[in-house]
Amino acid sequence: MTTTADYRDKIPNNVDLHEDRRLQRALESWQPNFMSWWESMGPALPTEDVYLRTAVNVGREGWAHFGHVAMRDYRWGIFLAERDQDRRIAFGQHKGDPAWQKVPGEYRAELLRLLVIQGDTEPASVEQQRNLGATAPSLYDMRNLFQVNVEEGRHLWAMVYLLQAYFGREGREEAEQLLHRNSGSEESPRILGAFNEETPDWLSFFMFTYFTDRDGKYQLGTLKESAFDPLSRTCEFMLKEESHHMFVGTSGIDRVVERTARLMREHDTDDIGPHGGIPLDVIQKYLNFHYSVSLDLFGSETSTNVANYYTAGLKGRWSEERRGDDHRLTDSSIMVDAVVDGEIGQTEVAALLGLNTDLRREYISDCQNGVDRWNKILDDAGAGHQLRLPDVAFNRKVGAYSGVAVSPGGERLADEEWERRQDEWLPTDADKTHVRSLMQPVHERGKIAAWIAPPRQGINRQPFDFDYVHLA
Ligand code: BYC
Repeated sequence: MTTTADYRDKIPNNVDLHEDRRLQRALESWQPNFMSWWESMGPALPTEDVYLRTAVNVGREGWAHFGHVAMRDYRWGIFLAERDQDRRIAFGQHKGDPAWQKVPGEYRAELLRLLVIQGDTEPASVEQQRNLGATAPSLYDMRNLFQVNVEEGRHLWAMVYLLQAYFGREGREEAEQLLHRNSGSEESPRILGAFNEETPDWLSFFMFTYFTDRDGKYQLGTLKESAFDPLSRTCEFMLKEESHHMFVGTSGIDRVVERTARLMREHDTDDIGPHGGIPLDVIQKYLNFHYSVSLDLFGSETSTNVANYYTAGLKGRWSEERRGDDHRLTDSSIMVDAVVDGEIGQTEVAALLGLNTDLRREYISDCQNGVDRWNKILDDAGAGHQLRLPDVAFNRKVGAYSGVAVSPGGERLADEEWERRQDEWLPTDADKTHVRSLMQPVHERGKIAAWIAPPRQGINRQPFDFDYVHLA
């Protein structure tokens, strides 16, 4: 395998695609469908070109090239991290065996399902973010949005490659379906709940890239452990791209919070809406929403699906190899969230059944890091208020707490109290209208909207006032 991308091929790749004519033809016949999906469902704002990074090799150093490119000419391609010839399966009943280079017949259906769920999220997020370019607070932010979009498009390519290379006709049909389902569609919606929600404004976008892309990080981290080596190597490279997406979320919320704190100080009030800012309580409500919806993406607290995936070696744990146990988990147990005697509590289950909970906990502690940094910004500005993650049981639609009314503080509520008070905790129409009213586009070089602070530095050491995007 080569590590450098082959850009002579119609489809850039480091998997020697030209050696497999059948696969090459299958992917080349999917390519125009992808392009027409991108044209109709991808970024709506017409642009001439955008300062984008493109993957040129998968090695540790210098994998990315930066330059202005017309988005439709972006080199979407297929890149897998380098192969470790001696890689062995790290967990489950096949622990210690050589990693698989082909799909074992007995796990075909499960692997296909995992790839389809993963693949479905990638184009979904592009669809959700389709209209955001028109209201970008700066060209810098607009460029970051488009970078995220083209890379999610590439992640779709990554999954489609695996489907077409390893799953025959079924894989090709699923690849078509990935372009057929659409976010929010009545007839054929995206598979997971959060990917059918709207991303109508930039606060939602930053929350999405902080909380929902972070689910992606954790799910990809477990698939990176997979015994199916091509999936593992695919996810390893996707994770490199993913870190920029989370940077966009973290630093985006940093900058909103910074601006909010400043307006609160300047005007000596929490009510900064009339001064063109996003009030802290509205930021908290958006956080509550995006966090709780993202918690749902980890599935139920106890799941036989996840137990089977683990035992089979298809999906591991976060940092599997750093865990100090037997990596089989047949004799251990875990406490998982549950409703116990009508109250929010925990119950003990077999460790294998509780693996969604294990992953969700890793995710939650990572999410807390962002909240800590935003609180430091608030403290440094003397804002006198803090943000916090709501309780894990708050506003859940999947798992043990779905349909159970719980306050952000973790208090069990009567349904009637939830109905009466949910506007205190989740964005109301008035909150959304206010946020949307602030989303006036700033498309002039070096300028920024008044509801967000400028970034500390530009992209790839370029200044903030660089011509990141040329509009058409
Ligand atoms: N919405 O046994 P359970 C990303 C279904 S994000 C609707 O608890 P399991 C990205 C479930 O499918 C990462 N349905 O579930 C981020 C199951 O259906 P069946 C995406 C849901 O299987 C930003 C049933 O309920 N990747 O990459 O243990 C931008 C019972 O559930 C939901 C993955 O998720 C939901 N939220 O766990 C771009 C990795 N949750 O079998 C990209 C692959 C569950 O009864 N997926 N259901 O028909 C998986 O590992 C697992 O399927 C899940 C669910 C973790 C999603």
